[in-house]
Amino acid sequence: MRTRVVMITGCSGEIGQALVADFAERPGYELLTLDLKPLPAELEGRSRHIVGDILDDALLGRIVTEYEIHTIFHLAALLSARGEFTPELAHRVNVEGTLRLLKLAAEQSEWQGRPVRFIFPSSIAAYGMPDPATKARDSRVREWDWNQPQTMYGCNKLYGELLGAYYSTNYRQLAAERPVMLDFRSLRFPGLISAYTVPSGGTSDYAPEMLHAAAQGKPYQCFVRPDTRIPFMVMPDAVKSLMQVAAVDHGSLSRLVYNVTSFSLSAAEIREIVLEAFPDADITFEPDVRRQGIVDSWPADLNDDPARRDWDWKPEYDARRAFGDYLIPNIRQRYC
Ligand code: AKB
Repeated sequence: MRTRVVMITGCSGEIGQALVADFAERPGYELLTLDLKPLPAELEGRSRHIVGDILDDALLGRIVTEYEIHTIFHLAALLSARGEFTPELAHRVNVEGTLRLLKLAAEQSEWQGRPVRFIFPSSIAAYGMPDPATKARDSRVREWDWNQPQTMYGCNKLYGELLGAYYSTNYRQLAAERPVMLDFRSLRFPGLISAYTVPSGGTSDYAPEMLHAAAQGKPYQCFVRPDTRIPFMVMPDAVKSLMQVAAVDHGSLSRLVYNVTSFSLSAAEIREIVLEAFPDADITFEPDVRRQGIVDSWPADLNDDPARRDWDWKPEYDARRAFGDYLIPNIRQRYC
C-alpha cells in the first residue's frame, strides 16, 4: 500500500523550513519533502526527504509509485532578483517545474478519485505598477488590479496561477469523461521576514537583511531608497495563512488566488525600528537602480479583504508585534 503523504517542494527554502517545522508539531501527517538541497540539520528526521529536482520526470514517476499524495505545497522557485540574472532558468524552474507538479497532482486526483489540494505561493511580484504616481494613488491593490508584472519571476508566478486555474477547472475539457480535478489554491504573499533564516535571491530581502545585519553588528547598505514602500509579513503568519487556506472547505472559497498581508512600511521606517532595538546599527542607503525599479513596480500595500471574508484570514502580527514580539527578541537570541 502506498503511504498517504503531504508533499512539500522547495522545503529547504525559507517558507519550506518554517512549514516543515510547523507540520512536525501536528500529529497525523506524513511529510514527503523534495529539494535540491538536504534538509537543514535541525529538521532532519521530520520528513521523508528526497534530494532531487522537480524537473526530473523519472524521479516524479518514482514518487507516485510509492506515495499517495493528498496535498502538495509547491514552494520550489527562483526569486525575483535571481530570476533577472538567469531568466531562462527561472522560467524552467518556476513554470516548467510548476507544470510538472500540476500534472502529477492532476493524475493523482484522477487515480485517487478525489481532488488533490495544490497550494501555490504567489507573490506581490505578480503586480506591475506602471509609475510612482499610480503606486501612491492605488495603494491597496486587489487581486485583479495591475496584473502586469515586470520581472521574469512575477510573470512566472502569474502564469503559475493561471496554470493552476486551468488544471483545476478546464483540464481535459474535451475528454469524453471529465476527470476528477485537482483543488488549486494560491496566496499572493508580500515580502516575508523570518527571525531564523535569511532569504536569498529576492528583492524584498533588504528588510530582513537590514535586521539580521544589525543584530550581528555588521554595517548594511540598503539597496533601495528610504521612501520605498511595500507590504511585509512575518514567517509565522505566512505559515498560518498557508495552513489555513489548505484546510478550508472548498465551498468557502470564492477565488483561486488570494492576497494576504500584514503591514506596509517604508525602508526608512524599518531602519528606524531596527535602530530603536540596535542603536549602534550602521544602516545607510545605496540604492541600486535596477533593484529599485523592481520594488517600485510592486504595490505599496495589498487588499486582502477576500481572504478575510472567505476564510477568516487575520495576521497575528501587526508591525508592532512583528518586530517587538517575534523578530527582535528571536534575532537577538539567535546571534548573541
Ligand atoms: C522576492 O523578493 O522575490 C520575494 C517576493 C516578494 O516574492 N521575496
